[in-house]
Amino acid sequence: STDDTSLKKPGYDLDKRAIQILRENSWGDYTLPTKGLYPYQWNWDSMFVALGFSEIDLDRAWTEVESLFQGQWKNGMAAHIVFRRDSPSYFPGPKVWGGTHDVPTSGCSQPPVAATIVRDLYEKNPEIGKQRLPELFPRLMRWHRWFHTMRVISGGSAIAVTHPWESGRDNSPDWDDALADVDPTGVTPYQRKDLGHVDAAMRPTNAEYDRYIKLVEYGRDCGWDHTQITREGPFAVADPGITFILMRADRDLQALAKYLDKESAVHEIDTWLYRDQIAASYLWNDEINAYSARNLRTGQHADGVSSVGFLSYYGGITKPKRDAKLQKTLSRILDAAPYSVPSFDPQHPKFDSRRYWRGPTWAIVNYLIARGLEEYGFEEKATRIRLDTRKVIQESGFFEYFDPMTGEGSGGNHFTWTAAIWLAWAS
Ligand code: 9WN
Repeated sequence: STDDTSLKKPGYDLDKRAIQILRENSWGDYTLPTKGLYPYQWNWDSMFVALGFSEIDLDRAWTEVESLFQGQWKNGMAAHIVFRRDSPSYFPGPKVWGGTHDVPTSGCSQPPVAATIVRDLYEKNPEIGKQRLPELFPRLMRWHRWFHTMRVISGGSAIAVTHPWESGRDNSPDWDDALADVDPTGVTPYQRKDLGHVDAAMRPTNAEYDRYIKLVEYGRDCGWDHTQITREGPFAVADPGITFILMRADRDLQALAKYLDKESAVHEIDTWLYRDQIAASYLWNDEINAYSARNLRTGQHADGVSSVGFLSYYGGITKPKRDAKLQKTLSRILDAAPYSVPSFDPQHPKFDSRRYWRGPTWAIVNYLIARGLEEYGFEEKATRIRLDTRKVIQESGFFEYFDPMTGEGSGGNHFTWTAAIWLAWAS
């Protein structure tokens, strides 16, 4: 392992170190985000890890994706955590989620980057892809169908996030308003484990954790009936992150369906793509000139700009009038943070440069934003984001996330998805 001083030694090879981190955190057919803090398989982490592995070992990359789907539910959901073995270093573990599946998992999902990554793997080597895709494809279809049925409120198109953990952006200010309506009274007493690994100033607060656990208890008590949770549960928010990531993944899944000549799947996905457009428009917020989260119980918009709001290009949506405004907002935010892209607007009173999803820069999100910008011809901004990501990793190492003002690494160290993004894109 390394520390910040060895990074500065001449000849220190970041590529080598990134590969080492992937290998060290790999437990057979799946990979931990980082030892200690996150001792299980996380959904979207694994997909970025697969992208990293595809640079050095394509077979291992496919295995990473396949192993995630071993925990897929009968209703189609690919869970946000797959618990292969019990570990005392993380809370809440499998018992708290109360699952009854063969492979224990959590009860909610995470941003569906999988189909996009699978398309990347396939196109990297179609010969291998032809062997691996047929088994995975129906699983991806069932998961996307789950989002488009069990995470929409009847008659609507917006995709609901029913737990902040489902968004992958736990304590983003995007959830503040909806989370305030979750009553934490009566939550079963528990002990946080994250604070034994990292500084409390970098993590969600206890008040947030009480509500996270209360939401888990609600889901468990209704037998993880996802339709009920979406329609009537204590928390349902439309998230620009999930919305744009799903939209992109639907398109990539459709491309995969074409590779396999699955005509009925192509048609089914057409209806999803149509609704994705409506879901995206629902999030446009003229008051802040950006896409922003929306509380599905009240219709209320989040009043700040989160970095995932710039994933509209990645999602494949451009509207000239909106885009002119969105580009101005992005320029303003890039100018405000030397190590971009901050997860939340540095000029907003809720910005906190060290606290998790309330300000820090995340390499994975940078990769997604830049990928979309590049596809739509915004080369300069895409390059800026890539160079910022490179610089922050060169200066601070493979941390979970970074202070956008100072570049200081925060959260867990030797972090797999940061190493993976280095290999696949930032280096
Ligand atoms: C809860 C593993 C995960 C990431 C999430 C990130 C964080 C977990 C936590 O870590 O969430 O799922 O306990 O904080 O927010 O995006 O997948 O790296």
